[in-house]
Amino acid sequence: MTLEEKAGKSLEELGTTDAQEVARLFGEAEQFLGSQENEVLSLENDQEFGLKAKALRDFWLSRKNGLIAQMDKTWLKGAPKQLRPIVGFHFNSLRGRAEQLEERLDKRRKRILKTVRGLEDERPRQTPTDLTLPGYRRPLGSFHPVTRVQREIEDIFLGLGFSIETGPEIESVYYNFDALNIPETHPSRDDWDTLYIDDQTVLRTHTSPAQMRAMEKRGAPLYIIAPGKCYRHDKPDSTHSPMFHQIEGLAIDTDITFGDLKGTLDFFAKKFFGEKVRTRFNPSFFPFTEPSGEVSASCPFCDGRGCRRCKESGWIELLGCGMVHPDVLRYGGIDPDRYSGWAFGLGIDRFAMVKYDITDIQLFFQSDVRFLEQF
Ligand code: FA5
Repeated sequence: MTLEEKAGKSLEELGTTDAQEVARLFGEAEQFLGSQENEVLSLENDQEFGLKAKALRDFWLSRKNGLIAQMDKTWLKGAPKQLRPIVGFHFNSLRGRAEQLEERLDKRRKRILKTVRGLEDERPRQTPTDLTLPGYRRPLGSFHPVTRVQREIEDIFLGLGFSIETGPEIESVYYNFDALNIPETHPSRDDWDTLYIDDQTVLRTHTSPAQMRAMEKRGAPLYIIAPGKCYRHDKPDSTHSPMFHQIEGLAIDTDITFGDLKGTLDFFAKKFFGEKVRTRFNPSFFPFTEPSGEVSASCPFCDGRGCRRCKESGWIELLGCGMVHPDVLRYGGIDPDRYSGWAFGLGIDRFAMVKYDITDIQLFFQSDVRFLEQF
């Protein structure tokens, strides 16, 4: 007979007629309570413990059907008078143990709750937004030094009435070379200089193809500058980059002379580097200009006396230029007997290096914020 069944019967029905039998019966009940308690307390899973603890508590302490309530009715209240004191004594002790069981189960339950709350506490709390706080300031970038210099040069020529043209960076061999009078035998056509996409397509090696495109599109008279990226098969070093920036300049009109070219470029150099700067023209060669020249400016830092920045020469090389070759005008659909023109091409990155005293061109393209935020 289970203890539950026994609790439904009176002591008389159970044959418990003396103090010894009473002690044995309650001893059996206490032992059963103890083993159930241990079983439940040893459960590791908190959820299972919670369920089993509640069932155990109800099994013993439920007011209506709990074992204690039943024993109270059948064993204690139904006990013969002479056994009642001893039954009462054992009954109180058993009830005490059952109630302590509830306390012990409760202790563990509270511990679990604490842990759960602790975990809840660790969750980020949602604090109400304080609308009076200032907004987030996202740091604004600034213009890249090469872009700054490009804009500065553009502004000077815009002020002289030139307009800005652009052209594709992926360019045809025709515009990059043929139409510019660069024969197939010219060294710049070799793989060493040029990045070919296929036989007929290159990454433009200079901005000069924009001259031809503008001539075809607009005809003469023409006053344009064309800034943009160029690409060459050049090994990166402190003054060379496989990708760099140029600005092309082109003026075509009736009666344009080398004097116009000299005057314009001298004006430009003074605007960019300062009024004290002098310009020097040395003969050079470009297949698309005749005559061709290299322009240098007196070093703006030492006034031509010689310093670290001009490598003690007193001069800084600026650009290549010349009078547009009559064949090039013809390629562009412009009559060389009626019109003449001059052109120049300069490296924006090299201008930026001089302006900001930067000795390594690579710094422009490394995206190092510590470098860039100085501008
Ligand atoms: C030319 O590219 C000619 N198209 C310029 C020109 C235009 C002459 C119109 C006459 C009339 P050059 O190869 O010298 O020229 O290049 C011009 C400038 O580009 C150089 O002075 C230099 O400042 C810059 N440059 C050339 N290669 C590189 C490179 N790898 N890295 C950085 N800058 C470069």
